[in-house]
Amino acid sequence: MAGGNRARERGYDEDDVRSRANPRGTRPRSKQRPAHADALDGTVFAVDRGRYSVLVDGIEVTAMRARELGRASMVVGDRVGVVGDMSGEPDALARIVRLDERDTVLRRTADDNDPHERVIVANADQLVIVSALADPGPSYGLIDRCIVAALAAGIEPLLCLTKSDLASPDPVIERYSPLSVPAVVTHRGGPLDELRGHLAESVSVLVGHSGVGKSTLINALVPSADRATGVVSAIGKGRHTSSSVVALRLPDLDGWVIDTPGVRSFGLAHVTADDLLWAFPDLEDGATQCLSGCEHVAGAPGCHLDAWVAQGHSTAQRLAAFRQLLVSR
Ligand SMILES: Nc1nc2c(ncn2[C@@H]2O[C@H](COP(=O)(O)OP(=O)(O)O)[C@@H](O)[C@H]2O)c(=O)[nH]1
Ligand SMILES: [Mg+2]
Ligand SMILES: [Zn+2]
Repeated sequence: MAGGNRARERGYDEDDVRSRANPRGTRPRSKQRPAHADALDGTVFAVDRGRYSVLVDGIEVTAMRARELGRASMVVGDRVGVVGDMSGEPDALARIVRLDERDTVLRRTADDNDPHERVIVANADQLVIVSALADPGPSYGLIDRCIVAALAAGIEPLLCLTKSDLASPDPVIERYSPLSVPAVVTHRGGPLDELRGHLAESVSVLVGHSGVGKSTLINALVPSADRATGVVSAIGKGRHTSSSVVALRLPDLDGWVIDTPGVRSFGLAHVTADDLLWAFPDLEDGATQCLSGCEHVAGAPGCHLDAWVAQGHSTAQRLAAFRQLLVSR
């Protein structure tokens, strides 16, 4: 799996938007010592009821978690060590004996079914925020929250604006231009070269409301994926319509897309104002002169950021964009 910091090397303007390489508190360390020196390296690309699908040297291996891993559980994107039967034959079962340290972690929010934030994807380096331009129209609240989640996790955000046959992308692009989050515009059946360029050599997680066109995109990018589109009519026909997170390899691009059906929002409870400031290097230094404990929101007493902007270190648009993200958490 391509991974690590490839996205950061593609030349986004680091002065405008920066994501955190080592977000505080989001790097669980592997507790396991390498007991199995013979373990082969693999990457988890699907998880289903305690069975892990792991890509090991190009072979899709089914594996269980070794008891010695204790309570550790793996998610899609995890890099692991595997021993045992790696023939890839139908009944073959290998064992995961090591969980490697994660570069990035995406959490989903707690919900009615599960009161805990859970890690849903590890080691992604790009969050593709898929938003339709119409039917349904853009949800700015969701886009903002996704951008916060990405920046705080050290993952590059990318806006993918779909259904451009129905409405102009200009208002959305204008709204996000102060953040310098890159945007690509697509429509069904249209060219995908620009999107492919962004997906190359990256591990990208696709998120967005139901109906925005994620499955349509994935099917165009990975024809063998056969993701069900439209209404959920295909459930029960054996296609991937369940709530499982699956990583799909992109032919020829040395990249992966991770589909996250059913994930509507990311856990942001752990994201502090300072975590987010880190993504705004033009504001970060100004904040050192705020009253201690300043939350930096508009009108906060003792917030130095307005004066900092007035001194020409940044712009009012950038400060407004930062504060918009702050309150979207
Ligand atoms: N007009 C238009 N409709 C689209 C486009 N892309 C997808 N759709 C339709 O939007 C609906 C939802 O698409 P789907 O890919 O299932 O969305 P998902 O729920 O995000 O996976 C389907 O009826 C698609 O045919 C597009 O570019 N333009
Ligand atoms: Mg879908
Ligand atoms: Zn402040």
